[in-house]
Amino acid sequence: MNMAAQQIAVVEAFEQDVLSGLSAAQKTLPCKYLYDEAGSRIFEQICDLDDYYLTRTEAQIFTEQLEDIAAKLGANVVLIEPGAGNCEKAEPLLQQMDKPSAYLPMDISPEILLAARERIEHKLPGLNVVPAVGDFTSAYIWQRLQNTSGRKVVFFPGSTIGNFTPVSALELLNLFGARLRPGDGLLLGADLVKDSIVLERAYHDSEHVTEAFNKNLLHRINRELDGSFNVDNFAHRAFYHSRRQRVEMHLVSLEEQSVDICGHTFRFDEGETIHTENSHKYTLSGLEALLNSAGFTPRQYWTDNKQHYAIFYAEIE
Ligand code: AVI
Repeated sequence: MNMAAQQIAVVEAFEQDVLSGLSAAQKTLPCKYLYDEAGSRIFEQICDLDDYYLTRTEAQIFTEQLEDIAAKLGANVVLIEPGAGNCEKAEPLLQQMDKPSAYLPMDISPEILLAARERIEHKLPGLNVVPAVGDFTSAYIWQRLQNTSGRKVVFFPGSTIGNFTPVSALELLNLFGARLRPGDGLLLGADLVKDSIVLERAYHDSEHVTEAFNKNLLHRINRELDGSFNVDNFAHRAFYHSRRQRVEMHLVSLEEQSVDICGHTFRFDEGETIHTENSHKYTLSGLEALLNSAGFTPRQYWTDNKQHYAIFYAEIE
């Protein structure tokens, strides 16, 4: 498929997902659509917020435990990173690792991957960087690993696992595991269950950046699907659902209203919501159980002193 055909397929999938999501009894939009160019830029701002502890806590654990983590991964490893983006998290790890034999970042953006490859090859001369463009949740991108020899470790930081429901998180880890052999590993970053006030502040920040991130989805529908959302008629809501152990993000209709998208009309009652994201939080034992269910044996984990966040290393037996 050429670039233009690919772009058309992406817009068609977006249209289909939006039309079916907004036709459901609980209106919903898949959270992957939060990340267009504008959304990705806003997400970078979220990562710098005081209220959003996740990014800096994970970075702190990596900085403090880098030697130990790299030692645990072992020598001559092929490091695979699904959803690598600009590969900034892998770089210090690769620098610390003992003779990594290759780095395979996966991302949907070829431009970001190619720029990252140039940067990493410059900083780590001799390291084989092999980018794979595509969606890491599809089996096809993992087929490219079939010819890779040597021990592999999948690097999945950023608490991205939290944006999958427990059932789809298990499916994803099974997908990773299916491409690995006994002795291969997984280095996983995940956010932990904690005080709901801390959690809710992270997703309803005082600077309203997460609000802009959430509402950008409506702007995106207006831009790309000729939508008629009056974005000011919606409010950002984020709350911790303790039984489901997740922060839910919604957009709340502030009045009874109708919205047109691609020739379809959607009615909203006052107070009705569009569910835009789940961010699941785990206990340490919950993460261990998830890893075990997917065929991984946890070998070690590292946390911060408040136990807000955890990085797990696990291996296929
Ligand atoms: C990317 N992901 C781990 C973020 C999270 O915390 O669930 C996305 C996010 N949504 C709102 N703020 C950040």
